[in-house]
Amino acid sequence: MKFAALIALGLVASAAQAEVIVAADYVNPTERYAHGILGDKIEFAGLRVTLSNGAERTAIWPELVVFEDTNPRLVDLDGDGAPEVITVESHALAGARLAIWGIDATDRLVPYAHTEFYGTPFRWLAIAGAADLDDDGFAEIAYIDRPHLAKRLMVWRYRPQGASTGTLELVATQDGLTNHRIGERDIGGGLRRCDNGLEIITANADWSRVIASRLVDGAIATDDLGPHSGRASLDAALGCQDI
Ligand SMILES: [Ca+2]
Ligand SMILES: [Ca+2]
Repeated sequence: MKFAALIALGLVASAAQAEVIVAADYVNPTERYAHGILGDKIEFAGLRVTLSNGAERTAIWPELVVFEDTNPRLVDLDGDGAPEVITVESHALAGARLAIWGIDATDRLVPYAHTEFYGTPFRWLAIAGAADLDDDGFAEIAYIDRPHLAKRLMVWRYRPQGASTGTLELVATQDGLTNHRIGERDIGGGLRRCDNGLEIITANADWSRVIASRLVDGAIATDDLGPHSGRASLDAALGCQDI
């Protein structure tokens, strides 16, 4: 009798489980943030996610903020097996910030965490990737801080605080790295896992070398992989090939 009651409880719990995000895209193109760093003057006012039951949820920023990014990235940041959405948001008066979105227990699309806006318009960041870079059980998000100016790799750790919110903590930085030039429509490099664990692939500051960066004991360790010769060399590095 006790056993039957436990099984019934299990069924109820699984029926009440929230949907998961299976896709995300930027929607509602707008020219209201005239930065043009990604090859045109079009950014996006909205973030749309598709849930596992086929339903869609959309968040639309009012006038001052846009999504300024190549595409939203789905990565499980809080370790519950379902992805969150990594975005870059830019404010007309204050420039970009890293922003994490997800769905809450009632399947609403809600902000989970964000960094601070730069404080100056037209300051941008280019996402390199997100994963548990140092095997400490928490996911990190890596991006290049102002890829045309500062050229600094920054790694932030996401710490869940409850089911649908969390904090972002700066873990490590490394100067002299970049992954985007003005006007390019894509971001070069990304994450790879070859013989050396998880590595962040970028160019160096003057685009002459391909660099692999690892998060080790709270600091960045870099390896020079060879000469940079356009996206092909970054793609070769991502594919664990010699360059
Ligand atoms: Ca998750
Ligand atoms: Ca970690």
